[in-house]
Amino acid sequence: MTRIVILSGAGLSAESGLGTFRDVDGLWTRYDLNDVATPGGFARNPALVHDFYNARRANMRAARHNMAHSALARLSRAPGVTLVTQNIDDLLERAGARDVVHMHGRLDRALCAACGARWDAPEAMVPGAPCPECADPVTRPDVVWFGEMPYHMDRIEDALARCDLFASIGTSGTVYPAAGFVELARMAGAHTVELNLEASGGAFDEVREGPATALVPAWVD
Ligand code: BJW
Repeated sequence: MTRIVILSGAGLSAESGLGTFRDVDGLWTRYDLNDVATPGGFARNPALVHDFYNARRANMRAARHNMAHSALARLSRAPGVTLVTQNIDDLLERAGARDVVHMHGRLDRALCAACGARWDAPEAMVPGAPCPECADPVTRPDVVWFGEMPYHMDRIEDALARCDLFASIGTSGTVYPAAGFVELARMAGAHTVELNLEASGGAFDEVREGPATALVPAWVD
């Protein structure tokens, strides 16, 4: 059995119409990440942060999964495959993927900053809405902002330490700890491959350039 770890990023969902962050038309050209993707930004202006994620949640719900999501969903059913995504959308699940590891959280979930309770996010979150468990008013999208610890790191690092093949798909490799996964996979002796519209410059054994909807199905099948 070949043990495979796949890491996906915003480029996987780009052809479904969901914006990336750092491309020329990316989200960070229109928003300051310090305002919308940090705990401090949320403390200063929760309404702005909720508006940012409410709009992205609406876009996600209107979007359809693409051929790359479907190919990864097929692969996720094979033994020995760990499918990690930095994306907070649910397009891999809607394509039928199993057991997706959402290291940066999920747009369709809400989190209580006080007690840690999680629940399905409503269509539009508003500042001050009480937690259903403890009634605390600091409820937020269940996503990982800069300065916060990404989710499921033990499981991911364990899979990387034992993998034979690591594939990075549609991510710029600029955000840690995900940006360091290729090095962990190399230390485990894995073959490393990048599938991206444009090579990120990371230390991969093999790089294939092109749109995810063309590259990923060809690579999987
Ligand atoms: C296509 C395509 C098509 C386009 N087909 N491809 C070490 C050094 C320096 C700093 C740090 C460090 N370690 C930690 C830090 C701090 C910080 C960090 O990394 N800062 C950097 C900016 C330097 N990291 C953190 O704070 C993280 N926490 C942390 O490290 O905790 C401590 C810790 C220590 C040790 C172990 C573990 C933890 C938390 C980071 C949280 C990031 N959060 C965000 C927002 C999430 C919610 C949301 O979505 O709003 O996550 S920021 C944003 O960037 C989002 C993404 O998941 C993430 C990555 O972006 P991604 O997916 O790569 O998108 P882009 O836009 O950058 O790239 C798109 C790619 O697609 C491009 O390459 C295109 O070519 C390609 N593409 N169209 C194929 N059609």
